[in-house]
Amino acid sequence: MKEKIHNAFLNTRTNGTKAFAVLIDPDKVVDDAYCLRIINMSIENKIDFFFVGGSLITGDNFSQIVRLIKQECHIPVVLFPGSNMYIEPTADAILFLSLISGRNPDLLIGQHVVAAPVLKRSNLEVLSTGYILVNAGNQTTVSYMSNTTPIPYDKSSVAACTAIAGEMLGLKLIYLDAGSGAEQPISSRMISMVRKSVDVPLIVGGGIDNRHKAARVLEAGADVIVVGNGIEKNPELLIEVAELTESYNQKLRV
Ligand code: 1GP
Repeated sequence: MKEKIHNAFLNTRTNGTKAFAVLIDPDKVVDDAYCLRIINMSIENKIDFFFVGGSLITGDNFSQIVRLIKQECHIPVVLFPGSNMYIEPTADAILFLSLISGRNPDLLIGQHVVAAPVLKRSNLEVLSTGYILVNAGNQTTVSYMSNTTPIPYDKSSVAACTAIAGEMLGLKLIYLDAGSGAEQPISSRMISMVRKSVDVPLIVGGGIDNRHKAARVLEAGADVIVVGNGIEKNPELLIEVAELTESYNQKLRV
């Protein structure tokens, strides 16, 4: 069983370090030049992971983007699929998402059954992930597309109990997501309560569009921070979040 990428996630939790994942949504990639710019910035700033995916992909460049990243660098590429249609075998790993905040059986187990034999034949490392959507103000594409009700913004204990159940079910990662382009990131209180409730690595994303919000999310307890939309609007944010993450990790080294 391949464990390399899982171990990279686990190290954050074990060592108390922070990791930074840049999300590339294929629909937002205007051309290869833009993608190469983000890849080069990611190499220079030593980001930890690329997440590639989106809850609704209308273009046909998904595989091409994964291959371009793999061709240019050694940063792990983790698929973040909106559905079982988005499996690209040249990536390193896939977040095998179970939408545990929702009650849509197709996203709890249905799509997984369809994807399982394909994944079994691939070399992708499969990372079972408890995916928890939180309502952070606006309805995001993911909450609409998933046909589920996200956890209310102020119901931290519901999020914590959901995460505990996910961990008890054997899921290896918990991903707390406000959804791409959310009005605000998930509250510090919710992040901190979920982090204290489980031992598996905690990924947090959605609505982190400036350095200040990134700092708040990391401070609250995210082990892995995901930024997509904010970088699409302002690519320099990639440098700022990478510096922030590195400054946390440096403090641990002294
Ligand atoms: C969305 O967590 C990711 O699923 C990232 O969100 O695009 O808002 O950064 P943003």
